[in-house]
Amino acid sequence: MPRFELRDPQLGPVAAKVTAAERLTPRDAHLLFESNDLLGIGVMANAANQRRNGIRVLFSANQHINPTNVCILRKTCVFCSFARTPKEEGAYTRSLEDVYAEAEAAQNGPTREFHIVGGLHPKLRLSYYTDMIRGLKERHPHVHIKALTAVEIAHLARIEKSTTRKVLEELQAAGLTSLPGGGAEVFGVAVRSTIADRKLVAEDWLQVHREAHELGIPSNCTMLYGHVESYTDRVEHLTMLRDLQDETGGFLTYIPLAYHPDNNELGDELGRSGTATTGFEDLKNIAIGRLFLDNIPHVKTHWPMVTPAISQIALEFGCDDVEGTVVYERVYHDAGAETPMMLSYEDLVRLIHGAGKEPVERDSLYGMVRTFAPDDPIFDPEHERPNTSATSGDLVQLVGTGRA
Ligand code: V47
Repeated sequence: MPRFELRDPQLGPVAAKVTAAERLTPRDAHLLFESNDLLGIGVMANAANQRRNGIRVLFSANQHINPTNVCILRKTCVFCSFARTPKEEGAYTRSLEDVYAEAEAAQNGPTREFHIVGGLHPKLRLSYYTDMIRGLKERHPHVHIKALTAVEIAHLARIEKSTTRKVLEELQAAGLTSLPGGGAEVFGVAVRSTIADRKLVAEDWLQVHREAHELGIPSNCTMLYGHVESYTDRVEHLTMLRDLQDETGGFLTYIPLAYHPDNNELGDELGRSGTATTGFEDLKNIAIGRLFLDNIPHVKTHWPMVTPAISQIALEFGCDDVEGTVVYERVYHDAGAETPMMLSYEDLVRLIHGAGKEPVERDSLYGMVRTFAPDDPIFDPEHERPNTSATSGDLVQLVGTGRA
């Protein structure tokens, strides 16, 4: 492990711990957030990532599906531009046939994961989702289903007068593979009551993930940054994620999510529009996530939020996992994101390769699907389509879901 050149002498003790692969304290994370030595933080995070993941960078061929934007938290989640009340202009709820029709985009493409999230609809029952998952698995047997945030799971448990564990069991029986990391926002009580009042509280969000992990359903975790939260709030949030991971080992990847202020009440109140977070903040959040969450195997950059360009640079700042092809992105585009709606499979491979890293296509469970030789035609701009003939039989497990 190299000695790090730091511009900020305050970070010396943190660097010593990174060199010795020692766990950082919340105080260390606070120092990192306070520091402007972005390159120093980045070089440490890059070293921590390379020690764990080498120069491999993972991506998935996925498709996002948002079955409904109707949400009972429309008025209280003031940071969200996606949600609608049932009668509001733009409100929609798709029939299962419509969902299957949208998923047909996966038919001749490389898609291996459906990422399904939406609003907390007041009337949709659990059977809508279990039928959807069964129907999608019937039509696309090789595609994994990553669906429903902890907040949606808890909502369905309320509607069904059931428990979150039973809801998870039924979803798992229908074919659910993993849970996405949304709905975490920032756990601190004061921030949550400001930006997401009445949303599932921290302990309950964590409990749903704990139960999922106990049932063998791995999950992701997130933090929404760049609004009203303080560094103390961020550190507290990351500490809660790290503590749960110590207990269960079920988180696969951590995704810092950059707040977008357009078309939502919070953005209006803060007097912001356009991209609220800066590239500096985006890279720092990736790097600190990698350094502090020493027990979560991967850190993912969500290019629809931070742009593909920042995502590529993030690969030098501790990140080893890139959001996939996406196909249809609504949550951030409703909030003013000007990034593309999708990236092609080839674009993702080139983005990673262009950063001097080794692209690896993964599935939802971080099983390896495909690697790319240097003379792979995919690197040839003349070559139109990738070879996507690998099947789940070819999968090689990259990492388990257990503690790294
Ligand atoms: O929880 C909503 C965020 C999340 C805005 O698990 C906003 O692989 C910015 O969690 N500005 C949902 N963010 C998306 C999510 C996610 C995304 C990609 C991959 C994975 C994964 C999970 O989107 C919400 C909230 O934190 N969000 N509105 C907004 N205006």
